[in-house]
Formats: sequence, C-alpha cells, structure tokens
Amino acid sequence: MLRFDIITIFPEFFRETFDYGIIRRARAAGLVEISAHDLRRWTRDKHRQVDDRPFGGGDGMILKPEPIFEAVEELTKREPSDTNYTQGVRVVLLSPQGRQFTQALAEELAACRQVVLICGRYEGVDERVSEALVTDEISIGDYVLSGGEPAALVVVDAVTRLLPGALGSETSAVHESFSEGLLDYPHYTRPPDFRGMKVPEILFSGHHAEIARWRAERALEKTKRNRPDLLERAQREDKD
Ligand code: 9D3
Repeated sequence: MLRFDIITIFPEFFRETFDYGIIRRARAAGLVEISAHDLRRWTRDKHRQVDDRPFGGGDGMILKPEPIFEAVEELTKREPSDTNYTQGVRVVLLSPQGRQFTQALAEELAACRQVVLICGRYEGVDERVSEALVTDEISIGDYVLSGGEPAALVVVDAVTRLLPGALGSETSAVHESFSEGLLDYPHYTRPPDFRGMKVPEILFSGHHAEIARWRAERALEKTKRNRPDLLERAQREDKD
C-alpha cells in the first residue's frame, strides 16, 4: 500500500480529481491512499500565515519553512519501535527548479510506501525546505504553472497506474511507449471510412508480421517528426 500525502494551501483543488478511472479503482482496491492536507493546519499564529516577504528584497511572497517542516514531520511520524523509519519514504517538493519528472522517477516512487508532495505557491519556497527536508525536488516540464498543485496531480496519476494491480489485465505497464524509447504507433477503430478518411488497408490484411512492421515504421516516423530528442537518445543507447 502506497500512501500519498499532499501538502497544499488549496486542498479543495484535489476534491474530486482522484475519483475517476484508474486512480479511483486503485483507491477502492486498497493499492493507494491519497490525502490532501491544508498547510494552514500547521500554523500557530492568529493570522495562520504560511508566507512572508523575501529577505534581500524582490517581488512576491515566499512559503515559510516552519509550517512545512511541522507538516512533514507529523505526516511521516512512525512508531518509536520502527527503526528504519525513512525506508521507502520520499519527500517531494514540486518546483520549477526541480529535476525533470520522468517515467524512471515514477517507477522509483511506485516502489515506495509513502510519498509526501509539497506544492509550492507564490514566488517560491524557503530554500531550507529543499536543503534539509526534501529528498526530491521535481519539475514536470519547462513551462510556468501558477503553483505545484497541477504537478502533484500529474505525479499521483503517473505513479498510481504503475502499482501492481492498478491496470486491467488487458493492458500492461511494462509494454509502453516511453519504456521502449519511441512514441506509440497510430491506432484505428470503426468505421473503416470516416468522412472519406480511410483506415490503412494493411490493418485488414491479417498479416501480423507485416502489420507489426508497418506499426514500427509509423512509430519511427512520428517520433522523428514530434520527438527527435527521443530518437537521438535511442540511437545513443543502441551504440552502448
Ligand atoms: C520568476 C521565476 N519563476 C520561476 C521560474 C517564479 C515561479 C513560477 C512558477 C515560481 C513558482 C511557480 C509555480 N510553479 C510551480 O510551483 C511548479 C512548476 C512549474 O511552474 N512548472 C513545471 N513544474 C512545476 S512543479 C511546481
């Protein structure tokens, strides 16, 4: 059982998002437990302040360290008898300064028993959080979000579907696009002629070897066009 604890100033953001599809089924099957916690719960002052102005000047507000440290300490607390209490526990800060989230990292997190996700907001988070509390600082890509919440959603989704038993028997997480280094081949279903756009003849031929070859060629073509970076990586790994 993997437990996700999301620390956020907008717990309502996550109200319904985990109630659909694979994540809903994984929760119902007891493979994963997901909770969103309001960071303000760990404030002590009467204004319940989670942010403050940056030392050295500059625009915007910074998330204070105290509530975040107290939240993570409480949420990762174990019985005193539990000696190796950090085993399988990852504390993730979602931030534009993080390393890029990848399928490989999703697989690492899927092997954990607890993943704490800290959602940044405003201009940023006090650096002592990344220095002394966080095990992984993660970005989901090179574009600007208004906070870490959408990124936390992405991480929960990518990790949960990797948990053994989360996917139906018809699909396997092993045989998948990014695991093989190329994009997927094109798929077609009925009707065979939609507004004059025809399904490629080869797919009706019944020649499984030729179909497999056609699909490999189309996957390569699409990867060349949309993701040349993946192709260059695959070529380098081929040489090794
Ligand atoms: C002006 C400098 N900006 C940093 C690049 C400020 C800033 C932008 C966006 C500070 C915080 C944010 C909020 N974004 C996230 O918290 C975030 C994020 C993202 O913006 N892109 C990709 N992945 C992530 S994970 C968290």
